[in-house]
Amino acid sequence: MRVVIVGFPYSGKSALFTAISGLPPDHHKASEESLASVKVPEPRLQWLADLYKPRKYTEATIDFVDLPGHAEGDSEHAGLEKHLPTLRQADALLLVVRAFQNPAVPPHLGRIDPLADVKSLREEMLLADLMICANRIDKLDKSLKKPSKTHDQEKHELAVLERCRAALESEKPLRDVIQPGEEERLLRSFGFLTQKSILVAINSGEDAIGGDPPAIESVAGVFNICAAVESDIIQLPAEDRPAFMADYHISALARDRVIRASLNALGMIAFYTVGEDEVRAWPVPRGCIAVDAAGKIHTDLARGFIRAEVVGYDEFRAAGSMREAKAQGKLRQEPKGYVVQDGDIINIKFSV
Ligand SMILES: Nc1nc2c(ncn2[C@@H]2O[C@H](COP(=O)(O)OP(=O)(O)OP(=O)(O)O)[C@@H](O)[C@H]2O)c(=O)[nH]1
Ligand SMILES: [Mg+2]
Repeated sequence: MRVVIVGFPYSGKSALFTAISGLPPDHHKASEESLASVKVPEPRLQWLADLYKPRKYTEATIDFVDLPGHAEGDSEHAGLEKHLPTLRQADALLLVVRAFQNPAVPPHLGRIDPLADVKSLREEMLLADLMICANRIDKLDKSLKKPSKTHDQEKHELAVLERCRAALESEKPLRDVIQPGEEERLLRSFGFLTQKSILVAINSGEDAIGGDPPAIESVAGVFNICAAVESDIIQLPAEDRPAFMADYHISALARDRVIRASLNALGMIAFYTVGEDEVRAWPVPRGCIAVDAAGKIHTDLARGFIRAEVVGYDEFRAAGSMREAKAQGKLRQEPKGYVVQDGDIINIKFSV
């Protein structure tokens, strides 16, 4: 799972990256892209680890990416087209918009208007997608003039892309026009920006923390944050944070809010595998079936799948141990097509 942070120069992208990653603020060179694998806080997994005392404990992680900082003179806009290779690989985009005063900001970027900035960023995303679309349509047009084995396939792709281009030209994000299933899969390889889930962080000044964020259409989550304060708090030992958070009226860390919203936006749930060797969380999309869950662990487990032994977290916890869960008949035998539930503890029976 990968979330890329996007925004105008000076909006506080790197400050938010620091607040999410907990890395020291001087960790990364502003001129380079930075990546942090951030652990998903998992109280359930912690409880399982206390029970099994495993040799290895593996939480789910989300990768967050901070793009290189802007260079002198290229601060007209967010410059998304420069970063397309990185952006196309994102599962979700976290837009950061500035709501604090900063005398260093050049006059032409000086407005403080978070909602207008979100709108501009989305326009840039539409334009980037139009460019991707047009390039591919050009290529297909040319290739369709020659006979080929993939003619029908290319014709179908062209028709879908023509529809995408029309949607983008009328300023509709592709997320709203793409049909789930075959079409969505076909288009995913292009990495269209307007097909991805969007989160918005409104980066406010220290004196304006808290309060409800405005509603924004067609985004998966909006928060008010103060990246500067949050990036300081995350550097503190965990036990010292609550006092500072209380001072600033921060009820939950930006990191935790962003992680939760990201998982939610991407429709991710987790199942667990347990044992003395390892207790581990496995993130999967909601609706994932048992055989695909097995394949996450190892392709052999999917190939040789016999059945899944499953117990829900709450039932397991109430029983207190695997032996007791079995004795109470809570350990179910499920087939390949079983839809995995959030918190399931799963053991795959297989033979290869
Ligand atoms: N007052 C205040 N200042 C902030 C906040 N967040 C960031 N800043 C300051 O704003 C300036 C720009 O922040 P960055 O995090 O570097 O912004 P950026 O979006 O990464 O900028 P580029 O990568 O160069 O495009 C820095 O001087 C930060 O200290 C905030 O929440 N409040
Ligand atoms: Mg930066």
